[in-house]
Amino acid sequence: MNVLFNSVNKINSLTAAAPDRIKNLQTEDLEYKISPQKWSKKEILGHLCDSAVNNLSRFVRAQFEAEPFAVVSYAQDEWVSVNHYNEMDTVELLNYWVTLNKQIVRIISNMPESKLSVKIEPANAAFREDTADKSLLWLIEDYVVHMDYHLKQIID
Ligand code: NI
Repeated sequence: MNVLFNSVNKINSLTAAAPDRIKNLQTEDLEYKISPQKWSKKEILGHLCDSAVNNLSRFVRAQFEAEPFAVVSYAQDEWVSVNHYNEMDTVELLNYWVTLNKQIVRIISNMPESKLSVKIEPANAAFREDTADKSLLWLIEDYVVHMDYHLKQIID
């Protein structure tokens, strides 16, 4: 059995179930910011889109670039701010998130198993220490853990 079976299943089930639940939330609830620095629920969903965009790029490039693959971090608050997610139509934002994840599922489902052991290393000193001595498989599984964590902040 493919070692990514659980990750693919999790992405598929989360992207299938979450949109209807999020659409049921009031706009005021979705766009409410407890402070200018804190993300609203729509901005958390936007952050998940940014995570998908950045990780999709990693999952593609790690398959043919030099090993160890250098994982470059991204400025999360700046990405959310520059994308203006709180002004985006909720359905459009949800469709964007689902489409990005469908493509991620396509990429990782077709990934040769030999690529999962590609070593990765943090490219920035500020990047999380736990990325050291990890593989592409870990990066993919961590992507799903991160998605699950933030979705629970939106729909608990
Ligand atoms: Ni996050």
